[in-house]
Amino acid sequence: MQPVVWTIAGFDPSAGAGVIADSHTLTTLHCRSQAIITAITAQNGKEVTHCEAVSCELLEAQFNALRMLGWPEVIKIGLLPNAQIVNCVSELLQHFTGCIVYDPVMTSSSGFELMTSETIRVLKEKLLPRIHLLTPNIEEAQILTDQKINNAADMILVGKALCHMGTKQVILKGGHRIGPLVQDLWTDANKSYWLSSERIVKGKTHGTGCVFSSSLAAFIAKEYEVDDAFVLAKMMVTQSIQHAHMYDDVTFAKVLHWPPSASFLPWLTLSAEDAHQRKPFPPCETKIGFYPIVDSALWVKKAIDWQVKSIQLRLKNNLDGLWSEIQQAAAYAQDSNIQLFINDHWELAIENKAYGVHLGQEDLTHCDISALQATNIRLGISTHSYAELARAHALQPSYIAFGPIYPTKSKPMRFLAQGIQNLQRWRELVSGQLVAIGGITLNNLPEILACDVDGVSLISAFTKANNPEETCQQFLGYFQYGQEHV
Ligand code: TZP
Ligand code: MG
Repeated sequence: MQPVVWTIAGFDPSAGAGVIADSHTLTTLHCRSQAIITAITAQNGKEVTHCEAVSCELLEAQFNALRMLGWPEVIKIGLLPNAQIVNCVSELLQHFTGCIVYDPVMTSSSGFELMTSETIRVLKEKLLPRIHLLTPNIEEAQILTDQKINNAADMILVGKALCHMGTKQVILKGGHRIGPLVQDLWTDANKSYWLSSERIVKGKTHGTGCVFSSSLAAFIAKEYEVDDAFVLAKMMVTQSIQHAHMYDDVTFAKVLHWPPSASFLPWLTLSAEDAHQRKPFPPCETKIGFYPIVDSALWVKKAIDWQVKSIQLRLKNNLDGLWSEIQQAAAYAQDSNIQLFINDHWELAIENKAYGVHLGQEDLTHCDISALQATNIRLGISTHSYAELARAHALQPSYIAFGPIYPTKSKPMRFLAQGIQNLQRWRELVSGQLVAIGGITLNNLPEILACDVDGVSLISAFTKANNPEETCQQFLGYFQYGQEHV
């Protein structure tokens, strides 16, 4: 069943923005779109000549008509043309418990003022405390907070100030700033992060705010976490700018298909500056291929003897013997051509000159990435969601791992099994080496390989096999080494 999303917004006859653009975006993203019109405008992207609010009675009548059909999963709000409409919408939504995304449309892209100061006053008092996700651009955020934004630090201050007005989370869009990147900030006042993408120079594009906020609403309605919905919505809007079309000097955002191409994947960083300093990690010499995960140097030795090309030493329990196990494994690896990755312990990996280090998302926060980059060490990163993929993308690692593809007993997982379809999706988004992990066995290996992955990582199917050497030969038989694409 497609989730229902309401858009409560204005009517733009050119269809570039407002309910038509919202509805088109929602439908493209396989949601059922229903609309409540707040105002009829006369505009064409170049100029707005009229903006006439509907009466509160008419607004309420539209609301009542839709309520007969039930509540939607998510509500997206756009233009609220006057204080009465703001009051009315706030009251009508009092009992709605789902997520409300509000794109505070204040001026049109052509510069027409769509909100008076009285409307803004009522908005702050009545509506903002009900909003889960506010998506202002720079100008709108400045007006709402009465603070100036000159740089990334100001964006954080203003984002937090907006949260303090009652909205739970804010995505402050940086598209109207200048510079080689478009950097959008997410914050809930306690934490923040940035999504960056290369700027596409098209001049002002009509309708981008609607495409972005409707995409967000759609992905949230489809039960994505807000962080993932943000990544996906940014991809949708970047695609709509890339493919924007011109009519009589006006550029219109063009909502295309889902999913957008991998080139629109943004990168996620904790600071705005980090997004500018992306330096790729060295690639692996050999395709990762069969990539068992083991918990001792002795297993590494056996794997070398059996001609395994890539291996991960993952020590979660034997912390006493940590140093000696890593040193021993690294010594074995150096005498062979195996690509040995050390899980978690990046400092010991560097110290012992391991080939690579494998980190989970939590480890990234504690790791000194520039210390890794100062060496020639390879980096592999685990990913389970679009936001994690965007974070890995910022670091351009030597490979990206994705899983669990199937249920696994070897690690307690916060994430459900991802399945083959998501693995295919990851393959489209990851241009470097992609490693599948989680519940992989000789039985399901063919369907994993059909997704064109570069490596398969596994624990139990190897270390718990009745005859690990024979199992190892069977796995290795599926990979052709020496014709690497890396
Ligand atoms: N990360 C995602 S799934 C997993 C890890 C470490 C465990 C894989 O083990 P198995 O036994 O191959 O399912
Ligand atoms: Mg870890």
